[in-house]
Amino acid sequence: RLGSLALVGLLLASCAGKAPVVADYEVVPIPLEIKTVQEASFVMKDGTTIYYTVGNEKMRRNAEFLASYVESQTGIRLNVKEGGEGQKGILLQLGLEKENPEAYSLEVKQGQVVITAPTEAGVFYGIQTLRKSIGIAEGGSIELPAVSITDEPRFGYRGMMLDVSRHFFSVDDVKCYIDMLALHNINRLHWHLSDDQGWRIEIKKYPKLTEIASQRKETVIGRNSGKYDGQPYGGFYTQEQAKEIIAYAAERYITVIPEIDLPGHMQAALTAYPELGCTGGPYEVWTQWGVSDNVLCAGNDKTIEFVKDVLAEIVEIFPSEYIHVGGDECPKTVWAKCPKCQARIKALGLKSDSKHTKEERLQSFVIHEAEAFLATKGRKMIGWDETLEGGLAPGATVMSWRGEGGGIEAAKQGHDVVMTPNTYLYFDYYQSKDTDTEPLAIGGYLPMERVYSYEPMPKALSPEEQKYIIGVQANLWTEYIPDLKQIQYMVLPRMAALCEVQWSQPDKKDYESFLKRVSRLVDIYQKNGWNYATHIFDVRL
Ligand code: TNX
Repeated sequence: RLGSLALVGLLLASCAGKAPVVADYEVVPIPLEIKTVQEASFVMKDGTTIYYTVGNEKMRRNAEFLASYVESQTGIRLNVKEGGEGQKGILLQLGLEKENPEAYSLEVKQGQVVITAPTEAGVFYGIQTLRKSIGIAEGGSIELPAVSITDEPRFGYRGMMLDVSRHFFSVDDVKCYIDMLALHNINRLHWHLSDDQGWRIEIKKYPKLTEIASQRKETVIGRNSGKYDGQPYGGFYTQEQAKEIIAYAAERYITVIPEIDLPGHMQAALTAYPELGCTGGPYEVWTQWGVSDNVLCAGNDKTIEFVKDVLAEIVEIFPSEYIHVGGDECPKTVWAKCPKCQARIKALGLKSDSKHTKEERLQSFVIHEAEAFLATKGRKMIGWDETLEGGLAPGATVMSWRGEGGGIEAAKQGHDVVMTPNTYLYFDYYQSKDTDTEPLAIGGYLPMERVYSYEPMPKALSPEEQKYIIGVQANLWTEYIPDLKQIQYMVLPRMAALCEVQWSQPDKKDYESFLKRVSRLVDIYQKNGWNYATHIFDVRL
C-alpha cells in the first residue's frame, strides 16, 4: 500500500516537472571551513546572471568559465554581465582581505551567490568549488542551499608533471591535461620537454633538435622487450605552439615550468649534435627506456655554450619564475674515460671526498653554470634531487623524487623544496596489484589510498626548516602511456587524492569522506568524456 502511494507521489511529482536538483558542498579538495548559515537558498536556472568586476578582463574570463562549466555539467545557460552591485544573481568580485592570494570565500544566500577573493586566481578556485558543488544534473534548475565557505590552499606550489618525450602529445591533448589540472586546483604544469627518446621543443639556434632529435626510428612496444613496430615516431612543439599552451594555462592560473633535462637524458640531442658528446657518436635517438650512458660532455666548452643558448631561448618562450634543468640520473662512466672531462676536473681543481666523486663535482659544475646563467635572466633554477650531489647551486630549488631524503637534506641546507616522492606520487605506477588486468605500466604499486595518505611535511624537519617545503607535485612519466586516454586513466582519480594533499589542511583529511566526495567528481570526469579508473575505489591499503 505504502509502495503504491509512493508511486502515485512520484508520478505527481514528475507531472509537475522535476524537483530541483539540490547542490551540496561535498567537494574535492575539502575546503577549510564550511558553515551552513540560514534557511535560505539560491536557485540557478536558465537566464541567471553572473556579474563580474567592471572592466576586468580576467574576471570576465572567470565568468565565462563558470558559465561554460555549468552549461556542460547541467545544460543550464547563464548570462554574463559587467557590474553586479546590489543585483540578484551570481557575483564574482575582488576585495577579500586575506594574505593568501589564492584564498576565496563563497557565500550562498537568498537571491545571491557571491564569490570574493584577493585576486582573480582566488575567484577561479571559488568557481571550481561552485561547479563541483553543483555536480552534474539535468532538469533545468539547481537549488543551492545557503552556505558560507572560506577556503585557501595549504601549499602555493601545486604541481603535476607531464613527460612528452617518451610519448608525444598534441597541443590539444596538453590543453585537455591543463583542463584536468584546473578542475583539481593545481597551479603548476611541469613540462618535461627533452629526454633520451626525443627532443620536443623548437630551438631556433639548433634546428637539428627538431629535425633529427624529435624523431626516433621505431616505436618501442612492450616492456624493454626489444620488439619494435618499425614505424617512425616523433613530434615537437614550435615556439608558437608552446606559447599557445602557456597562454591557455595562464588563463586557468597555471604556470608552465619547462624542463630541459641535463646533462644526462640527452641522447636525442647528441644524435643531432654528436660533437656535444664525449665520444663524438654516432648516436641514435633512443628506442628503449631506461637511463642512457650517452650524456653531454662536461669537458667540452661547446656543451656549456649549448646549455646557455638553449636556456636563452627557453626563457624567451616561458615567463615562469622557475626553469627546470633536470640533473637526474646522469651516469658518469663516459666522463671517467673522457680526456676532456678529466682535464676540466683538473683545471677546476675538483676533488673527490667521502661524499662525492670528482665526476659528481663535475656535474655540479655544469648545473652551477646553468643556474648562474638563469640568474642573469632573473630566473630561478629547479632540479631533481641529484643536483644535491657534488654541492647544490646557491639559489637552487630541489624536487625530491627518490623518496623524501633529498628534500629533507635540501631544506636543512636552506633550499626550497618541492616534494614529489616516487613512493607516493608517481602516477606511472600501477594502481592495483592485479597487474594482469591493468594496462601495461612501468611497475610499482600506488593505489589511490596511498597517494591520499601522503604527508609532505617531514617530521625530521624543525618548524623553521619546514618552511622550505613550498609544495607538492605528482609526476607522469609516459614510457607506457601512448595516448590521452591512457594519460587520463593513470591520473584520474589519483589526481583528486593529490589535490587534497596539496590544498587541504591535514586535520581535514579523511579517506572515507574523500571516497564519497570523489565519486561526485568522477561524474564530472564522465560528463567531460575523460577516461578514469574507478575500480581503484575498492583497492584498499
Ligand atoms: C625515473 S624521476 C626518472 C624518469 C623515468 C621514471 C620512471 C626521474 C627524475 N627520472 O626518467 O621516466 O623514473 O618512473
